Amino acid sequence: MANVCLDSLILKLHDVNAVKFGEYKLKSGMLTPIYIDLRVLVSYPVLMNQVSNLIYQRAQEEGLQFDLVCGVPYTALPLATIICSQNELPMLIRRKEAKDYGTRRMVEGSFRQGDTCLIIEDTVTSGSSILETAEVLYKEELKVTDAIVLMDREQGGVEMLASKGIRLLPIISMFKLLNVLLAAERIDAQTAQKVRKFILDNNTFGSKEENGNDVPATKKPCVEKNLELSYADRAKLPNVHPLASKLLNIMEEKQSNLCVSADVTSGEELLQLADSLGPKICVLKTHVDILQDFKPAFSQTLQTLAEKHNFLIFEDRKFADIGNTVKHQYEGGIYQISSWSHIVNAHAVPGPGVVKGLSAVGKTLGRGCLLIAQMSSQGSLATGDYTKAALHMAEEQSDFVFGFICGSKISNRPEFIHMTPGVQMKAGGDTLGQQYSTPDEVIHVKGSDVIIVGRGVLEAPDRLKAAESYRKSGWDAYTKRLSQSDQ
Ligand code: S5P
Repeated sequence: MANVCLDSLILKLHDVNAVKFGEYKLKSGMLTPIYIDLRVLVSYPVLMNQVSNLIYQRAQEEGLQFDLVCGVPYTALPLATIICSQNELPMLIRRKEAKDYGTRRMVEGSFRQGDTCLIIEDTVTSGSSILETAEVLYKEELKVTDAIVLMDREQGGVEMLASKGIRLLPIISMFKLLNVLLAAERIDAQTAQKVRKFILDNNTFGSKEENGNDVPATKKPCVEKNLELSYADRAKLPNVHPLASKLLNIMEEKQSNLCVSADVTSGEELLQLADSLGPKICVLKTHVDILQDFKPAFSQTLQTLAEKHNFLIFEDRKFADIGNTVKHQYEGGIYQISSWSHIVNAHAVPGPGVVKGLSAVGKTLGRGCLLIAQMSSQGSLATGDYTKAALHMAEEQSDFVFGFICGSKISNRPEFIHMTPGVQMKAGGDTLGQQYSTPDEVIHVKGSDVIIVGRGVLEAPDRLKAAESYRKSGWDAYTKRLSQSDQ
């Protein structure tokens, strides 16, 4: 039952009245033309099992690492119970109110400080219910890095939770739901259009009242919702970093949000790759220190190829030292990275000095930096507060930092570029902890801007053909995202 088809599940949810159209009031008081009520699921055991299987399947596909599972009370509680029971996973129950006798515990179940808890939810609007549950778990010194939701109303929950360091993985998006119901003639085009408009006009991210309740966002200008801006529009924003602007224009012009990670060990092979894949990519990423035969002429030829094919060079050096040291590492040594690489990246762990050091060398050369806010590797420590701190560091130094290496969109500022590694056509991983998502998930679902693909292209029998298919998938996911915003 694990491979339940999403389309048929959506139709079944409609059959049992879990999805209703009309005029309904949300918890926040907001009036909505669509109401999702998954509480009815408990009356349909087959559906309960299908949904639980899908949620668990998603956790596995993403390679999520967690010690415990907690369902947001009440609707997701039985879902979490089924998942935990079927897969023999330990579960926690979050109390809504502490008992006024006995232990006064807010969380029931056994756990250790520092355990990671996966949160399960049925429907997300603003993300506030997941956050409330996470906050109760944080008080018990548990970690929460990921949450899975069956139905995402696409009203800002993903972004809000990302800003709090929680990655939300939705299974069914509102737009997908509408498309399926429309195709099956369960709703008419007018209803679909009305709901789409409502969703787009009522993005709750960034519109919290002090008491934490959702408030309907009054119509916000496009610029606040980076999903609605094209790469070309973002390139023209007043605060955009010149290099980000250049990159966004290249992406638009070449219809490519593909960065190939040219992780080969021969300089000659790398240059051949740059020449043959150049027309398909917006960025070529290098690890110059894995080349066996680096010579200064290599970087000169690479720059010529970058001009010829109009792509940017990104040396993935991952600087992580004090400002004074990274300054030397960036400018000097045998590689002289600042002289040829448009983009570099840095870990946030040393604090702002690392960016200051790099900026002292690169700023006058028109270079730019990406901060590593999250990593694709299993068990990465770059989550939660660390991600938030990296985001803050970027905002403070946005004259040199123009974006992030991250798993999903973490900033709502459209001038920042999100670049995501760990991408292959099939979700999964390698034997050394790398975890893969698909281009569609990364760009369409998680709202990132650029896919970084290494072995997906390098190990393909025909690298050019593979690069073209990643370019196309990444671009299709982006146009899908845009067209949904436009409707
Ligand atoms: O979190 C990260 C950050 C980076 S930059 N995870 C990553 O995989 N990378 C880099 O992206 C990694 O160093 C490698 O060069 C590339 C991914 O390669 P692939 O072969 O797994 O696609």
